[in-house]
Amino acid sequence: MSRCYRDGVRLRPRRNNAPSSLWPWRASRSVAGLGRLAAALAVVTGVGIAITPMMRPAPPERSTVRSHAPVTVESAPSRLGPERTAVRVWPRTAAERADVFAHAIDVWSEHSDAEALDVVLDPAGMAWVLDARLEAEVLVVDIDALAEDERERLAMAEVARPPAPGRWFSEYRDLSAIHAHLDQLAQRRPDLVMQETIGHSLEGRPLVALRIGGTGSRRAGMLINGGLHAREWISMMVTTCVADRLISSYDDDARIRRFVDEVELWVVPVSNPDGYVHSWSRDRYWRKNRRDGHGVDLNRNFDLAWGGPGSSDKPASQIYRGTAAFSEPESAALRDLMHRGDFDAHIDFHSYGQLLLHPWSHKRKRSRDHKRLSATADGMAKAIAAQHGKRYRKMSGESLYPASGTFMDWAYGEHEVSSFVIELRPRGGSGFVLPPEQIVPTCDEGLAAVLTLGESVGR
Ligand code: 0X9
Ligand code: ZN
Repeated sequence: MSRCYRDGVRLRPRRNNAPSSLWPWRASRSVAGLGRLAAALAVVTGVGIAITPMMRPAPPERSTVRSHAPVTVESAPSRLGPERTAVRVWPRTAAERADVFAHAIDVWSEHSDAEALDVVLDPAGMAWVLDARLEAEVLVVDIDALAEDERERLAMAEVARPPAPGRWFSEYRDLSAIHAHLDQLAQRRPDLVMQETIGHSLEGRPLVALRIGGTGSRRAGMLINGGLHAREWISMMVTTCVADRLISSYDDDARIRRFVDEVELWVVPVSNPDGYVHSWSRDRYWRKNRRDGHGVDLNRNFDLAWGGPGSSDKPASQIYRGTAAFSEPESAALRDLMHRGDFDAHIDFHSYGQLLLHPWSHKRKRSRDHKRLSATADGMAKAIAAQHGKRYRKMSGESLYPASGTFMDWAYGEHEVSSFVIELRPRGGSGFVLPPEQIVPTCDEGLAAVLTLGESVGR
């Protein structure tokens, strides 16, 4: 559905109320795109116009669109338009920010106060954004069409069949493929890797971990995990890929050999397997685990400031914290793993935003180790940028937005582990549906961060 509309169109309300135009927004990409933009907005707001991709051409440039409700350019049933649109909006005040939340049907990502908010809006919400003259950028015109395109691609034979060696990271893999790959890695190098089931999910799926190295002169213990949030597929791929790289390059790469010898690294690529399966089979944008159908946000279920700001007691909320800290078997398994080991460092991989977050998440106050953690994050950002030139911004979790009961805060607060959240690619773009060509470069960035952190901690 979305192919004829354009993602990434930036809208800014005119500040000077120029009287010469009826159109109050400017698209920063191109003036020529205005007609298409008007059409896209008319479609998403459900007012009057819809375009069936491939069948109808883009509307004429002379389309007249007014500041409030866009007027009909050509008549067509509005039900052809997208139902859910991802938009980055820049609220100007706290009240506007609250209004954006009130109109959003999902929040994809929050940014620090002065900055943007990525939300999913239905046509009525889009109409409201237009009406309120908020600065906004359409990230994904039709998130369901995007997910459908991805689903079709994944259903193709090349993906469904076991991939050729060396092509495993050319595409996203489902839970059973990831488990099979972890199994293979453990079998290939039993001298370096041990596989362990650290617990089971609510629906009984194993939580699979690899313990890599640290058998030489163990200097440090480290844990990396992905997939606490089901829809953040790149985090499962990157953690699996980091494990793969460490094992595959052990014999040929002196830096990796040293790392593997000295750092005992635990890798849990899929921390929320039920949610991941649900995201593949039912709802691409599912975030939580599957508790009672509504789910619990596992990254609000840890016992550090559990129940505090940036978490919700409403089961339907995307940040529902559960009935008690560690009420969920998935977070409890990660807790038990952390209790068992002697960990110095931790990265909880998420997406998206290209961010490096350090404690605290739940409060504004600087952590006792602020200077050191911030400097370590700088080191990781530099190592990441050296890969493909991508900038990851460093900040404390709270300065992004408050979140209580997070894995990062708990690992740091309870175990004094140098703990970070890395929000992987993209910075905005298509959000959770990252093109598969970006898996390998994003893995390069994840590996660079893991090596840098592991080398900076311990004895
Ligand atoms: O909200 C979260 O759990 C994490 N972001 S995500 O978009 N992947 O859901 C970030 C948690 C880090 N802490 C704060 N932002 N305070
Ligand atoms: Zn996340």
